[in-house]
Amino acid sequence: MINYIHNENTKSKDLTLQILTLKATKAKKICVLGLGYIGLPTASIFATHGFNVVGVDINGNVVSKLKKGEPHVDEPGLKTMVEAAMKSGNLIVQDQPGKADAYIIAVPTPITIDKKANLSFVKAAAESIVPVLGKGNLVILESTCPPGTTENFLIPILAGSGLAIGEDLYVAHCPERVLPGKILKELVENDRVIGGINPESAAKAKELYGAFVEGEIFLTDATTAEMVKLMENTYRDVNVALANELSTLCERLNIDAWEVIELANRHPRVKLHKPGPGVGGHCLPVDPWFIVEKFPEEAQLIRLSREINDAQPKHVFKAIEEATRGLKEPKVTVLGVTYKGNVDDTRESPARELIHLLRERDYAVAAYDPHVSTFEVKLDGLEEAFRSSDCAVVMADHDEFKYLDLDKLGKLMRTKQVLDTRNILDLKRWQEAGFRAKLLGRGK
Ligand code: SAJ
Repeated sequence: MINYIHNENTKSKDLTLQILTLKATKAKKICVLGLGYIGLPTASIFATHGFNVVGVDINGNVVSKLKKGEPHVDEPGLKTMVEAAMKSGNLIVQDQPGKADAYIIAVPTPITIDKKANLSFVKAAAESIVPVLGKGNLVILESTCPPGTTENFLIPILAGSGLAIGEDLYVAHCPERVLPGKILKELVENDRVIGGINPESAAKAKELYGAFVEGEIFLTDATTAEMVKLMENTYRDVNVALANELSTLCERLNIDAWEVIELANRHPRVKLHKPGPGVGGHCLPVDPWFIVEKFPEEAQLIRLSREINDAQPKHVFKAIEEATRGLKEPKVTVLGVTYKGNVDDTRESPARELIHLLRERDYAVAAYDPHVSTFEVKLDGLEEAFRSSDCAVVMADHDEFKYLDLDKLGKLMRTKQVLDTRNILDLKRWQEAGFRAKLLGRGK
């Protein structure tokens, strides 16, 4: 395995890498494949830094909306940046790739129903550039993928170009690490890990990203970079699973998990995560499976953590079941259908699974989300959602839920109950307004 970790600020810089970096020619034209949550901000940021960028998406709707300056992704500051990039003429969007110096593949890598990586979008994107690749080009895979994908999956496809891989065609994995809601800031400020299939590829990719990345850029090999990305999200997933388990134990002990966490975290080397209704988004519920897929026997803790987090909506359902026991045709109000607070992203949201469980048991369900206009179940206005309800349950920690008019909403309900799975409500205020209020993780 190649091992060439390199840190700009390391005093003993690797001389070979320095020379390679100096030799690397600046890519002028970049083709970004996939204009989603990562591809679109990346394309726009390169364009606003003077590169000629062609953004490519196979979805005609995405392309036509972008041509009108309307991003389909709701991310703070993104619309302004896309507009600036397009107005400058540096960003154009189309449905086919063209000739460029560098190609960035930023397409989705979802999991299949049996928890295996679906690399069909990576395959299609890579195949689409094979006919246009030229000598000296750089291909970067940004999409999160199972360890070994760049070496064993991408390279064989790119080899179809006839170019000598690593000599005439440079290839690197450069995973994104940005947090939805803070993408533009984190794209610039976060440190980046770049894994090349050889040192030349890593150096070329570093030069490219160095155009806008203000964090440090660390170089390594492609498989290490893939594993780094997967382990970052796996670390978080495993820790959330630990917090969720702790929360269940504290409920049994009749103590408060949130207090345990607060006090334990006063230890200088302890950083317990927060329990919640489950783990959603397009990263944490997916990435750990890429490791399990590769190592089904060995990756036991990782698999169990996934299972614990996936079971959280059921835990919430049971709490609702208990709260509504004996009520005739109970109605539940789900507050927040996104996977976390203050975003509009509903992918893999725990609310989706909770709604499914409630409906399966014939509960009437109303859902309200100030950040989302369309969801797979009908969303109601706030008051409509509370009307005749027997229990409101906070599933996403949107700030708006902290400031609800409890007198008004309480009058609309049949039974004044609330369950906070995110610990964002001032439950004393709810109790004073006559609600029976419960916090996930706090015993009776
Ligand atoms: N969650 C908890 N308890 C916690 C922390 C999170 O229940 O203590 C839940 C959230 O509510 C949410 C899920 O986990 O449902 C994931 O949210 P998140 O904020 O942890 O992460 P994402 O999915 O929005 O973004 C993550 C980030 N990874 C890490 O923080 C290690 C981001 O930096 C990555 O770029 C992103 O995944 C990605 O694209 O991989």
